[in-house]
Amino acid sequence: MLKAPLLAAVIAVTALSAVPVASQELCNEAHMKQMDEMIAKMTDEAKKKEATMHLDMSKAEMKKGDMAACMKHMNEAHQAMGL
Ligand SMILES: [Cu+2]
Repeated sequence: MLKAPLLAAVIAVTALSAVPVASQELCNEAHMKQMDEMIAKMTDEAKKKEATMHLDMSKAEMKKGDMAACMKHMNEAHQAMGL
């Protein structure tokens, strides 16, 4: 009787914490480096410029500690990259 609600609570906590964790996984130096490498390989100059601009803004927000804004610009960079 006790196990089901406990499991449900654990799942709920995991689901709630999944969003910020996922954001931080992308807003870090390792992923920024990966992004730089991926953008460097882009052949469409216009899209490359756009992706670089968004990535620069994403990096600036990361330095400020604003992970929500960092992810917003990161997603825009991903879109420019066709991801
Ligand atoms: Cu990225």
